[in-house]
Amino acid sequence: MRIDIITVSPELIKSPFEHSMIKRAIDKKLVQVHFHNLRDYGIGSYKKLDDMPFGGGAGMVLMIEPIDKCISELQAQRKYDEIIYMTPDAKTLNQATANFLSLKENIIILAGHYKGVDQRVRDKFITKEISIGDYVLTGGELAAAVLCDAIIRLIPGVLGDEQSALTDSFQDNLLSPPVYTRPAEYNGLKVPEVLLSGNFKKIDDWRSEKAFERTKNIRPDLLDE
Ligand code: 6GU
Repeated sequence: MRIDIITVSPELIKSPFEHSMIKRAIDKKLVQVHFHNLRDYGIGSYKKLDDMPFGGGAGMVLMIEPIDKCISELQAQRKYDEIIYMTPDAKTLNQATANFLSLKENIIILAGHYKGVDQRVRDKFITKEISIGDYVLTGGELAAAVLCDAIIRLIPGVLGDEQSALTDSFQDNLLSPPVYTRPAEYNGLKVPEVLLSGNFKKIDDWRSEKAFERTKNIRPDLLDE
């Protein structure tokens, strides 16, 4: 898989790709991630990227031309399955979307900034718009990093234990059950007996029950889906 990220702030987004599982996935060539500084496509000697909104209003709007130049350059080199725009005014990211995107070959992610991008960018280039939750960030970079992390960990071979992505919270629309490790008792705090029983049928049943209980208490909306 190849991910091209277009941003006005590459330095802000690079660090999450330089550590832990995501770095290992890149080192193992399971995914390629390329950053493109929108400033390189800016207009004139000032490399202008944004301008005031037509009709007035606060904030600056990213212009279509630099984005067109950047996306067109990428599209001339390969075909893209999705061109994604990170923006709070979109459907919220969920596990189903992460699963769907993890199966793609080439994707572009445009991290929004300022007051947003000229609507014509969204109309002409964007195939999917994604928000990461109902709150506003200063820019789309952190949201793009979140999306990439959610996608990359699903690529086969990225997680050491292939099972672990399958038993994630949300993979079956349930939150994860509680987990415990040694010691079996700490200052009087005990691990549930069943987990020490060695009876795997009972353990499975207990985990399903706890997952359901947790979901019902914390995220009942997931059970309606
Ligand atoms: Cl994708 N961008 C921004 N700027 N804020 C957000 C977001 C995205 N998702 C939630 N809040």
